[in-house]
Amino acid sequence: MAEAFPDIPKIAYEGPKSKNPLSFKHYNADEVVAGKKMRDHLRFGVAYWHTMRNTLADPFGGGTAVRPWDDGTDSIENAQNRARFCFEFMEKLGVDYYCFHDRDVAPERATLAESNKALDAVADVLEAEQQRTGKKLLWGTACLFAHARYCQGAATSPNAGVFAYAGAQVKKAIEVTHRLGGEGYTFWGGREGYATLWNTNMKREMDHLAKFLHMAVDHKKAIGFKGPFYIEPKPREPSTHQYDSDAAACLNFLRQYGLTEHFKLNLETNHATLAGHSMRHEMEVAIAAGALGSIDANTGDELIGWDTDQFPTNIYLTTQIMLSLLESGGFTTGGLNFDAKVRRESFEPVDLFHAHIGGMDAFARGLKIASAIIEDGRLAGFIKQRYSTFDSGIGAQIEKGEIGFAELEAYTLKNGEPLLASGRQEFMENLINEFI
Ligand code: XUL
Ligand code: CO
Repeated sequence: MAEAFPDIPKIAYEGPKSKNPLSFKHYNADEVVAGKKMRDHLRFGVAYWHTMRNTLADPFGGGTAVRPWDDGTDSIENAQNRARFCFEFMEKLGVDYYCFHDRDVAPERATLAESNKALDAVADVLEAEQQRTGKKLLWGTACLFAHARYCQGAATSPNAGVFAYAGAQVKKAIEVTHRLGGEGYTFWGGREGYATLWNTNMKREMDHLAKFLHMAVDHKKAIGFKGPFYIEPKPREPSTHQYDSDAAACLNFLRQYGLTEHFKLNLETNHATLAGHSMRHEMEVAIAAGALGSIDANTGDELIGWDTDQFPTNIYLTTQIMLSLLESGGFTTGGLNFDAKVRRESFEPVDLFHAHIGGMDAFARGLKIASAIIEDGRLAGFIKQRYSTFDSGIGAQIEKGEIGFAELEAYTLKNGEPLLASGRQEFMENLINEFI
């Protein structure tokens, strides 16, 4: 089989002085930072749907992507070849993981049985390629939003037959993920929400979604799949409102329906932006609940109100993400999946390399900067000092739950107005810039 990227060599680390666009300036996979190899901190993943399947269409025009290895048909043979080319891409790039939807890797057919057969045929190749290269599946998922049957939702469709079809599809997708040794499985509910409340019974739809997720948990146990399930929050697009709109809403949903122990969150930067949050906010919400699972690494454009899924290049952003991640102890099963696509004008195959190299270097720098901030200790020291009135005396009693309002009243009558310290926001911002 001819190569998909014959003119592109294996991407090597050449250091910050290199002028070679097809080299890493900062990502040096086996270099140890903060006690671990960079590749083990960052656990980069290629998103099959964008890198192998996105034609770069947008709402105003058709696809522009030139992908000479793809014959444009939905044949099994083409799907199998594409899978091989995906591994060639990962090998040349030095990315260790990939993620897919069932319908990215294999075509959907007229019946569930035929679609499952197609998926198995491509999974054969994925499995062989994993064995050949040592590359791994970070997570799998099912596409429950593209087919017309899901136009009113999948698990939240008003039609029980659609719910059943979605369940059958997820059953198979979990099984294939399990077969391929996937480290996790993601639920992103693109249409699990509503377009208008005029036709929607929200309570019933949310109950159905919870039932669906419980069935998934039961099936995972039945087949012995050990990886975590992730929910990926997003507030809207394509629906007007998604029930898993942000990290806090997801956690509340999981708690309400007794699902917390089975799910962690897969946080995506562009989704945080659409929810009106920073990525760091979403991460801190998840980390506080012990529920940070994985990350869809991308970025949005704050001037465009939709999910542009751009490759992350902003060092300030990657520093924030890596700081939260390092402080939380890092990934276990999760990783940094580049749920990102090249721009419509970047239609050549080599652009896929530039995009991933840029994202990997941006995260490598974020990792090094975050590690230096932690080693320096001033940031953590300031935050510790800021809460130090809770380390002893009345504060410690409050934290331990030893006292109530009567004791607070007695304390305040005796001690009067508390002495406040400045929050020093600008000082802290300047401190961070020392490292960037
Ligand atoms: C959509 C999105 C999805 C999920 C997987 O915005 O992020 O690609 O990551 O279904
Ligand atoms: Co995503």
